[in-house]
Amino acid sequence: MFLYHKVCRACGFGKPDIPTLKESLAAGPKAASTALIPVFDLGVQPLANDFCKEGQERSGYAPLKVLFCPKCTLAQLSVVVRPDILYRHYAYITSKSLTMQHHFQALTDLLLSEQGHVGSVAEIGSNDGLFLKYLRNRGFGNLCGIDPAENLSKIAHDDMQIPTINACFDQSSALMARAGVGEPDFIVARHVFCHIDDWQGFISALDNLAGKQTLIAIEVPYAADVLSNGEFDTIYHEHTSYLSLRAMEALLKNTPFHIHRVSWFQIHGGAIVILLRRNDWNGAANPGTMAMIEKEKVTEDTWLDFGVKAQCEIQNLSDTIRDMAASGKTVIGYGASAKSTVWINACKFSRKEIRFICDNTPAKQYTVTPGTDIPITDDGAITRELPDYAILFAWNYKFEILEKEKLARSKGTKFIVPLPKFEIV
Ligand code: JHZ
Repeated sequence: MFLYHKVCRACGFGKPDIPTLKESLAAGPKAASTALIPVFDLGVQPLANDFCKEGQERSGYAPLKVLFCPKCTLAQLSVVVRPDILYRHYAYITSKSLTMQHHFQALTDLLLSEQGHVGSVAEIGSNDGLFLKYLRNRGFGNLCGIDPAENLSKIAHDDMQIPTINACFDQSSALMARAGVGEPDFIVARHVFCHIDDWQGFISALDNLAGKQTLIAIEVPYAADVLSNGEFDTIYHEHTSYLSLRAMEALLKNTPFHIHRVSWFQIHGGAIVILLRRNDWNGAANPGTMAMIEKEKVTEDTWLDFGVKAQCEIQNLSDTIRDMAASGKTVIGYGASAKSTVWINACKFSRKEIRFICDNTPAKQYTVTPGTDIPITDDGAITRELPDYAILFAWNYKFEILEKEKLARSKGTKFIVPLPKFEIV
């Protein structure tokens, strides 16, 4: 189901932490460690998006441990779960929320500020095609999605009319996309790069797809935000890496690409869009990037502090909800996000503490939370049942959801927002 991964996928640092007898004898007792450093550990956990119906076979559990690279500051999981288990049938559908629409607008404005004109686009990890559909409405033509999920590629193709290659992004799907859209003006990879194990393969595939003038936009959760906001719930098996800009620089060394510009966005708790250009592109790189890299506080110590903070966050929510349940209050969850699975299993919640989770994703409704027995229902359930408290597991959509659920709130339901700052509203 999973393989151990003990070498930094950005810079190549690290050897297995158990040296051979010959290596330990040769190194002597004072030898510096050549292994990646363990900085955070949630034990063995279920896969965050493994929402199953009663009787359906579960995909299983795997270790959830983060290793830090002292050379380039990349943090990565100690294991890689087989991508076909994670993605062949994928429950997460890009949100149709207003928050996401605003993000699409800001991201598109950024792309246009660089390239100056609408054009052809290849999207890696295109999910159900929502972003490409948005681009089509803004005048972009010649679109192509690439996504490994059969269920989502079908929606993209049949419902959104977006040509979609149902495959992982690799050299051969890159060539197929190139045959479809020609040399794309833009390549976009939104929240997918840190899901990928083989970054060298990704770069080679980019090399097959990108032309001299192509602008490449890689949107990832930013490790510095994960650390400073204590977003431990974004650590799950799909996210094989937690990217710093230093690590991205290390990865790109000796490749045909370089960082051209970096922009920060609020989406999903803090993300950066890293714009790449080919090294033989004839424009100037944006001067702000170096300053951002120098300011970056991603170290072994910040990761260790983060681990302590995460344990406090887990203890605090666990105590709060158990006290509420013990005093007869009804508590539900709002948003069966991947983050909800991490919280629920870290706090060891069951149906006893959380009655149900409401969610507007049809594929998640009438399933149960991975690793426990909490049922997931439609999002209208909050207004029908009027619980005393709802834990906002989709805290990244806080303002939009608080506004949307004002009827339940006016009738007494309070929202518990676990991150980035614990509050009850
Ligand atoms: P949401 C996903 O994480 C998965 P998740 C993935 N691994 C990734 O990288 C990140 O995104 C970026 C529901 N909801 O978007 C929909 C409502 O019910 O925070 C979702 O199930 N009503 C690819 O899963 C969940 O909440 C609403 O009004 O943590 C939110 O999940 C809204 C806005 C959402 O991502």
